[in-house]
Amino acid sequence: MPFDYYHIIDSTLREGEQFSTATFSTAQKLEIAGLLDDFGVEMIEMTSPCASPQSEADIRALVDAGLNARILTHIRCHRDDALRALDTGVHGLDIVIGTSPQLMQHSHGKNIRQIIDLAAEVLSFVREQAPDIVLRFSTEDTFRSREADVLRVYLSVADLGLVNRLGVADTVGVALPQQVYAMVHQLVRLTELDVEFHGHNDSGCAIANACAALDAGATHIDTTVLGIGERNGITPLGGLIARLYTLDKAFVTKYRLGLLQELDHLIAARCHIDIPFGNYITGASAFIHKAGIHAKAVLANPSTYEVIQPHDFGLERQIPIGHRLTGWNAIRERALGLGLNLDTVTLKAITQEIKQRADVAPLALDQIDLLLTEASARQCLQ
Ligand code: HCA
Ligand code: CU
Repeated sequence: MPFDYYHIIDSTLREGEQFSTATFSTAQKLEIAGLLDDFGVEMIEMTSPCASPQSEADIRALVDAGLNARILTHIRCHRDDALRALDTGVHGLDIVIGTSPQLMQHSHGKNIRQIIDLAAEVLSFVREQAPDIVLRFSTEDTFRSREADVLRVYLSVADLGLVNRLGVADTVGVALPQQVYAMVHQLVRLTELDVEFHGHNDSGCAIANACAALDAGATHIDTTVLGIGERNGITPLGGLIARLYTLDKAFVTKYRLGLLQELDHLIAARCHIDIPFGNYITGASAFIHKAGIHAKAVLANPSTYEVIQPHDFGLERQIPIGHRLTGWNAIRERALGLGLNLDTVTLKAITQEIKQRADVAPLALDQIDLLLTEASARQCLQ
């Protein structure tokens, strides 16, 4: 089963730093990386050492931190960038070059032949310098590239026998799951290398695409916490976890799921943003069951409307009851929680009163508790 064997490359400290409001200090990077490491991601990707002096120093600081996660840095396909990256002592290099007509023309100006030659030169140089380093080669904007072009590039690189992993990148978030599946499947079939998928979320397919990549045999998926990254970001860590958990919980039990909320809150705080209400697992409404029919069924058995168990993530389900959609089963549950044993006729009458009053404005829990305790007192006097 392809989902049994995969690694997460968390790129919050690289792609995530490209998010509009993200600038992490050294201490913050260590804090974020420490928590990602505790969570259990296998690799952490960091901004290129060529980006700024602090970026370079931060890679050294993270390598020195001695985490279980391997530290990678992301560089252009350049000999100078590679030399500088190797000097940091980093565990792996992620090398990228654009292959779409748009990037070939407007970014680096090289044609496919030149890209292949440059890749051979840079990758051979890295291998001479660092025979044991984990080396990945990726084509940027894979899905707007001519298929024949990217395959030529990938196969030439694979033939060199120098890299451990090939990267597939949906740089502008246009790929559909079936396209991702087809591309990854070809690389798995044609080469013996590990395959990584990096997917942007411009049109909402980042999680589905990551899942399709795994299904096709990808071994590595790029994520960031909350999905932060260029524009509206990439596959969110929590979203990937939710997707895999709902296929089979066993696929994600290697991670410390209880730390996901801390990670999401940490990145939200560091980026001065809120966690979106509909966020996977940690969004404020992710485990709220509201309508009476839902509440009744969930109280009887949570699996009726819950495919993710909040307790697996250290979270609680909530059943709000002070609104017009409420039902008497949920009201009874509240009464029982207060130690009040009210008869069905009374509970139904209170429920009707709540619905009527909630048509004007929702009731707070203490208003409902008052209705229940007063009814209980009346019941005792009868
Ligand atoms: C970018 C580059 C990249 C690289 C992905 C990769 C992308 O910042 O635009 O190296 O696999 O999305 O293509 O993040
Ligand atoms: Cu990207």
